[in-house]
Amino acid sequence: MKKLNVGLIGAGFMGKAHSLAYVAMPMFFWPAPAIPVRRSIVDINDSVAAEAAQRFGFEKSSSDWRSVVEDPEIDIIDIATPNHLHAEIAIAAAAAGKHIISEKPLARSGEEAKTMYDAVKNAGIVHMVAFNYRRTPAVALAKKYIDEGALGDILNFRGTYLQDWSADPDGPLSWRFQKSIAGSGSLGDIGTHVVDMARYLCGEITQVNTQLKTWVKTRPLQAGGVDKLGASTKDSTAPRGEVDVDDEVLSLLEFQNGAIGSLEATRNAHGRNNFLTFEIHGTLGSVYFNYERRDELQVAFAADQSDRKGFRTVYTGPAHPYGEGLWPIPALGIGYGETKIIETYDFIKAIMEGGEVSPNFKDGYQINLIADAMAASSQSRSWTQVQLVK
Ligand code: NAI
Ligand code: SOE
Repeated sequence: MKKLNVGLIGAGFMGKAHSLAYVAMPMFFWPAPAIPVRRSIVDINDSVAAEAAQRFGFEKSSSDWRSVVEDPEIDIIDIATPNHLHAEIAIAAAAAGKHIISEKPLARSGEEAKTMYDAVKNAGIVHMVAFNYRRTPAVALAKKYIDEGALGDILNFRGTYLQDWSADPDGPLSWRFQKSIAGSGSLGDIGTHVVDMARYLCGEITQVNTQLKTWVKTRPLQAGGVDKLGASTKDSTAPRGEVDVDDEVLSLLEFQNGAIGSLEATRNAHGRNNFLTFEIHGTLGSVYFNYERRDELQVAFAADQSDRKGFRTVYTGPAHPYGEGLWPIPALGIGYGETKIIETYDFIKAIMEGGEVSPNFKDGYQINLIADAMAASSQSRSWTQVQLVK
């Protein structure tokens, strides 16, 4: 069976998730399209990288991502660094002819994302941006119902992404609160996951009317680069630095097909963890999904007999998207790991079949443009057109 050598750059939270997916993918999807080999892992210095290699099962380690990108043995470059490095690494990887999977958001802005899309467009490589939540089987099932027409014409999309890890004002000023590294705050970090869901399920977004807010204006400076998502030891006596990104985004949406919608995202919502939800209403029915109950899709159909109308729960399993590779009984439990395993499967399959995969860098670029339009709308306090990628 064909083997593909992976160079993984960034051994933090996503380094762990992607490493797990490379090992597990062939165990779930067999015969695998190819076997990913954990060849080289990169992090900020030699000892951190060497430890990561041991922990995540890579053959080699390095503190120099360029040497891995240029290594002729490497087939795939996997970008799992903070956002400010995505573009430089991806452009170098495209020039070296490597297939690329980059974490989300693709870039810090539409302008930066365009440089990445331009680099991969004619490079003859497969490129993917890792908005993995759409690969939750219940989300793919919602898409199937919509594509089959079971919900009729789509009227409304209502999406949220609510977390609480940044609600504490003494949580450290990690890279996610610095515009120069992250690009934006909740908007780019988690709002873009909702935008990916919205586009996947309901089509292109053409106009937005948005409000951004920064509730916590300064935070204690953080030693070290890894973002522990609010879990680092707090030091309220440490010198504080300015937060120059948003904490919260609230937006109205207009879709190309005439549907309307809304999006809310914040990391300051006490009591919410990974509350990524959508409810979609169509002329023939509705669906509701909440990632905190990710085995379940709530569905309601207008054609149901009147004495049994209402939402019912479908637990995803073998009969549903990706069911052939996952667990043999519905509701055994889909986790974050499974979404990354499925993502890896679709990425490797596209490489082996010479095809395209979605979401790719074009989608990532479009999502960055939507985020830019949201930021501009918040500034101008008015409806703002989204620039559409041709
Ligand atoms: P993290 O802070 O946990 O890890 C980042 C890693 O990159 C650290 O180990 C850091 O030392 C390393 N790094 C920094 N500069 C580097 C350099 N020059 N060369 C090599 N390594 C370097 O961050 P996390 O949470 O893993 O986020 C990484 C990316 O993944 C971000 O773009 C983030 O938005 C995205 N992400 C996506 C998720 C999803 O659900 N798809 C979930 C969490 C993060
Ligand atoms: C922090 O908000 C974070 O790790 C995001 O960066 C991810 O994209 C999200 O999936 C989980 O939360």
